[in-house]
Amino acid sequence: MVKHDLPTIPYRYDELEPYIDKQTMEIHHTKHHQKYTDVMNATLEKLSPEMQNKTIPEILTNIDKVPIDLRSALNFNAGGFDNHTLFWHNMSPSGGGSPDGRLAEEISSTFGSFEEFKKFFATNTASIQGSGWGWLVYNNSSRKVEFKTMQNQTSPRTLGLIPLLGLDVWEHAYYLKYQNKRPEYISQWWNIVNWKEVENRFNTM
Ligand code: MN3
Repeated sequence: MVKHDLPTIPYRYDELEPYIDKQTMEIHHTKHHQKYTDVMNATLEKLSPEMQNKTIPEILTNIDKVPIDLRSALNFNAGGFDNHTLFWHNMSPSGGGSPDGRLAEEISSTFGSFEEFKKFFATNTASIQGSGWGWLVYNNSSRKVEFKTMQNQTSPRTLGLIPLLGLDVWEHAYYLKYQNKRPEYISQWWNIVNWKEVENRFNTM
């Protein structure tokens, strides 16, 4: 069986400063993301060889095919593994600004404008009760982009949606620097969004 390693981050822990501090990045990656990876690997060992050979996105997309006694553990930990992998790549020290091309057009078409999108994303992600994520996703059925909030580590893939841009609003993602000020964390986060990476993934749809 493939044992999954903790994915690497394509920049140093201190490079998202001042928006996300070095200590938060280090703990988030080496403790939280590592834990999801470890529990996911241990749970995958109990799956049939056929299921084990699927990619993590495939397993999440077909979470209803996972045996019921392992489903909750994989929903949470494979979700956490995949969400955080996307999250690190969704950010960059040279991020910020706005998207271009087809993605920019799709966002404007769905939300009215890029500014309206940001407002909608920020307001609805800030108001998630407890722990969760705000997502810009692609819906393969409607062939449109959408906004979706998800609780805990449940992946949008479990609903058949393709994650494009995600924001982690678990307290572990921001509490050291922002304490209870989740809206402030969200408004600062736009400065490090890696729109080039989001566009590249959207353009493969
Ligand atoms: Mn997290």
